[in-house]
Formats: sequence, C-alpha cells, structure tokens
Amino acid sequence: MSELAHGTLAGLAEIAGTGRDSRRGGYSRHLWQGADLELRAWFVERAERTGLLVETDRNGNLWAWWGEPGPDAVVTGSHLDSVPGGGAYDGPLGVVSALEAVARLKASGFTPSRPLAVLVFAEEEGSRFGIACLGSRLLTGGIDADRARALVDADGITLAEAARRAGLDPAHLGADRDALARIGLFLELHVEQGRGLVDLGRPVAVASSILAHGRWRLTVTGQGNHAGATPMPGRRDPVVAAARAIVAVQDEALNHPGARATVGRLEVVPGGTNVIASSVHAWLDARAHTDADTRALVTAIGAAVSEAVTVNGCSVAVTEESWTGTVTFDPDLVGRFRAALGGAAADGTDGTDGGAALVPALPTGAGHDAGVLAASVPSAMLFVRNPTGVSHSPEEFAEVADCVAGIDALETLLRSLL
Ligand code: HGY
Ligand code: MN
Ligand code: MN
Ligand code: MN
Repeated sequence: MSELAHGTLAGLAEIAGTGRDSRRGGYSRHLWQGADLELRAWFVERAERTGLLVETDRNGNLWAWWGEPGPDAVVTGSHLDSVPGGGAYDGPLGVVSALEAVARLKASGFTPSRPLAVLVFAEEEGSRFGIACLGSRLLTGGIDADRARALVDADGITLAEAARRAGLDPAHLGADRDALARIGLFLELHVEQGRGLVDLGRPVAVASSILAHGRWRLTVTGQGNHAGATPMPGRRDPVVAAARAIVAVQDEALNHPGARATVGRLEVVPGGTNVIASSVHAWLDARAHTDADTRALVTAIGAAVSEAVTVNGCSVAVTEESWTGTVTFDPDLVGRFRAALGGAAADGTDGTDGGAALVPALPTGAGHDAGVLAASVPSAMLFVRNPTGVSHSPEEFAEVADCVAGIDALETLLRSLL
C-alpha cells in the first residue's frame, strides 16, 4: 500500500500497519480490542485535523461533525472493524473516502447549508459478538438492548462489560432516537465484494439492493467420551455429525438457485485431540434474493441437517441469531449518485437523464450498515471495483484510480446535497 502514502488515500496508508494478523494473514480488527481502539484514536485525530468535532454515541459509534450536530444531517461513512483475517478495504475505504471528500469540500471554500457527519459504525462484521451491523442495529433499535447486553465474546465477556471497559454506560446501549433523528440521509462508499464491476469493465457502480440474509447457530449434540477407550461402533460423535450437516447445508443451497449458504465458523466443545466432543456449534450464514426464498432455504436446511445428524445418533437445534430482509436503496439518492457518476447535474436540471444510463446499479450479497439504516432513513451505496473479486480475505483490493473515482462521485453528491 506504499503507493498510497502521499495521495488521496493517505488515510489507508496511515492505518495499513494496524491490526495485521500474522497468523491468518490480512487484518483482524475487532470491537474495542487493541487494533480497533487504535483505529478509533486514529479516526478522532484525523477528523479533528480535518476540522471536525468528534462524538461517541451511546452505542460506541463515532460521529465527526462539520457544523452543529443535526438535525437532517447528511451522513456518510462505514466501519473500521474487520472479519478475522480480512482485507484492507472493507470498511476503511468508506471512512477514508468520506473524510477525504469532506477535506476537499473544505479546502475548496465550500460552505454547507446543513450539517454533515462522517460516521464510523461499531462491530459491523460482528466478529467479536456475533451479530453483524451491531452498531447500526443498536442505534436504530433493530436489536433488543437486553439481548445485546448479554451477547458474549470468545472469552465470555458480555457486550455490557466490554462497553463498560470502553467507557460507555451499558445501561444506555440500545435505540438512540436522538442520534437517529439527526440523520437526514446516509451514504456509504464500499469496495465491491464480488466481480460485478470487473465483468462490466467499470470502476464504480451504485448499489441497487442487498440480498436478504441472516445468521443461525446449529448446535449439534452427541456424547462426549474418551478417544481411545470408546469403540467406533455406537459412538455419538457430534463432529462427524456436524460434517454431514455441513455437506447437507451445501446441498440445500445448491438446490435453491441464487441462494448462498456458508458455515465459516465452528466451535468444538470441549475441543481436545483425545476427546470425542460432546457438542459442536456451527454458524450458518444464509442469503437469497427475497425474504421468502431465504426463509425457505433455512427451513429446508433445518430439515436436512436434522436428518443428517441422526446417522451418528446426534441431535441438532437451530437458533436464529440475526436477520435482515431484502434491502432496496432510496431511488432518489440512487439517481443522484448515478448523476454524480455520470458527470451531469445531480438534480437533473440540465435536462438530461443525469448520465444514469452510463452508470451501473448492482445488487449485492454482502450486508452493510447502510442496509440497516435504509429501514429508517433514505440510504444509498457506491461500490468501487475490486479487481480480485475476492473479499473478507487478504486478497481484497482496489486500484487507487478507482478509489479516486469513487471519492470524486461522493464529493459531487455531497456538494449537491449540502
Ligand atoms: O457479512 C457481510 O455481508 C458484511 O460484509 N458485513
Ligand atoms: Mn465485510
Ligand atoms: Mn463492510
Ligand atoms: Mn487420560
């Protein structure tokens, strides 16, 4: 990332060393742990250097204000946390781009007529507490505060306790009507997490929709025992049963065209080499084009895994942990983003279609805070081409020129909205 050091994306270069994961590769930046705390401090310093006033809300989201906070503010941002072993762009690109767009507006002498905030959401990936977009769900009331407080991380620390250690009052976690009322609209620039733009040969696109998606925990229960003293016949080994269940997950997804189902995280209890496990937790991530398709997929998976684990004398319980229905972005903002990308007047007053025909609008299978906010406020997203087509992996990438095209569009749109 050294080529970024002095350019528009200097912010990405500044954080390139933070949260590197030497074991997994890429970055592991998890809520309120070392790297995340460093990134938060970096953001405060960067935003203040840009002349913004930084606040932390009751749920740990960071707001950097240009002008008096709210109401009806133009808000743009993303997140700084990552999946385990993630890439450099998923999240930080949107934060750095937002700061850069604001810095450019300021440098040009532009005076906004309404407030603007750069917003960094907490725990977007759910890598520490298991629920994706936790900061935006808490803010909008999309998750029950008591349930959220009781979430535990891998060390058994509750969200309430982690929040307390981070300097927040755990009693105040949850729906934040005042903060939400300040958001007039929300814009999120993000690296693309698939091959849509590569295939189109285009640097940037607007997002049209997000697939319905959710997370479920499959708990497979068997009989723990001694690895050497227990004959093979008659074992009730939940690891073997979970292996069959995971194959069943794949087969069901393949039976549902367009659907995606993944088991990317497993926990074997108690987890000893010479121990037949007593249970296995397998987390299912399932997504499809409509809410009904996704529900049907998960119902079919539930039946298939129940049958699969009986071969090994085990049982399985399926628990829903989070759910986001299909998201459609605000048509007016999508049109304005397209116009900003087409180089025509953002409000269409030049009598053209604002260049809309030139600018692709892509659906995505990835979840985003903009998708959570879309249920409460007008929201839209901009995607920047990822030449590898790979994300949630160290191979995720974006060319500087494509990132600059994204920032140009964001700056143009902000100018038209402010
Ligand atoms: O998991 C997701 O879809 C997102 O990247 N947080
Ligand atoms: Mn992600
Ligand atoms: Mn992201
Ligand atoms: Mn022994």
